[in-house]
Amino acid sequence: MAKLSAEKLERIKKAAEGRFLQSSDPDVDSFLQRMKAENADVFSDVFAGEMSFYNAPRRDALAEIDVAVVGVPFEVGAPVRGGTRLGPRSAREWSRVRGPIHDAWNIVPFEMCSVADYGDVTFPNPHDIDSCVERVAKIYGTFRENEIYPLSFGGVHTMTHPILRGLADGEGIGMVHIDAHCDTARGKFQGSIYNDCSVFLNAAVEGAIDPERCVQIGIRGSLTPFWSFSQEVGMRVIGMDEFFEIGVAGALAEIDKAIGDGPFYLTIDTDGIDATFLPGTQLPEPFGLTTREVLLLVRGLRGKEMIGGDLCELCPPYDPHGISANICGALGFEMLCMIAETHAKRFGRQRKTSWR
Ligand SMILES: [Mn+2]
Repeated sequence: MAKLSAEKLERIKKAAEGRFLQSSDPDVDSFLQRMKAENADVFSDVFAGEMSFYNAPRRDALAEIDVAVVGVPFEVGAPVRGGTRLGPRSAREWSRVRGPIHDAWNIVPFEMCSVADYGDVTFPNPHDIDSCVERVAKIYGTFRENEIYPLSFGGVHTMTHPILRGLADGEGIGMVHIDAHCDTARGKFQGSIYNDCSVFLNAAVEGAIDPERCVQIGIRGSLTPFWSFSQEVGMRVIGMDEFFEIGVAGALAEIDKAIGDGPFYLTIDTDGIDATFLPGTQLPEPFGLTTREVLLLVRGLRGKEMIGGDLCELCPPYDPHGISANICGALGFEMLCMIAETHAKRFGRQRKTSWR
């Protein structure tokens, strides 16, 4: 074997010089240096300090926020396994090792607008479901009034209905919905119309979403016969059998047909993902989407007007390894990038995220 020439070794040593993390992209690199200057070096010690979603600064002053990352420990109305109220805390922890730079797109949401960890919605009367629903709707209504786009971590899916009510502008938002279940059951369940089987029927009846601009993907399992409302009002339901035939590209084409370039909300129920990949969910369903398929579906939405999104039904007690929360953190970062891009496009790049 030939000896390394001194010249070659010198070249290798030269390439190894520099900071721990540096980017050949000048914009990304200036961000990395700004983070360090603002003492927000996310790579330094993930176990120390206050936890926040994606290491974003904690803020609750609405005027300072463009994109709010919010924990919604909403558990009332969960019919099967308990523990979803622990979801936001777990997702927050795992989100800290996600971002701040998108690996495929080389973009930084924190450079596009002011991203903040808004904290958690609190529920002073957690056994009074009507008051919980009201509370969520009120907070997200103030987000809409302040032109804030939210990314939320639940919590049972029941929470998405008041989120949509709060964000609705009277025109009916479009929706991409990844789930094993359509969540459009009629009537009351276990004593209330507010439950995680009726989420999108409730939102549609109130005019918060436009059913003809809604696509539901990943639907399967023994509850499937209960979702006829979806088809009757014009939602595009893509069950797992159809998805297996048409694939990611086919599903994205259907989404394009339904939502076009108009505003839409992305809601991901963790049970949309196959229980093999994501066991920590309230009602696990086998034979579902792979994590890679969900990633490609989500990434395929880039360029469309995503005005908010959520990840629901994360149930950490059933996943002591944190695999499920890790997936939520990763998918949430994809959503954060797209929500920040939409905000910057709609309102202009007025400010960056500041850790000062
Ligand atoms: Mn659901």
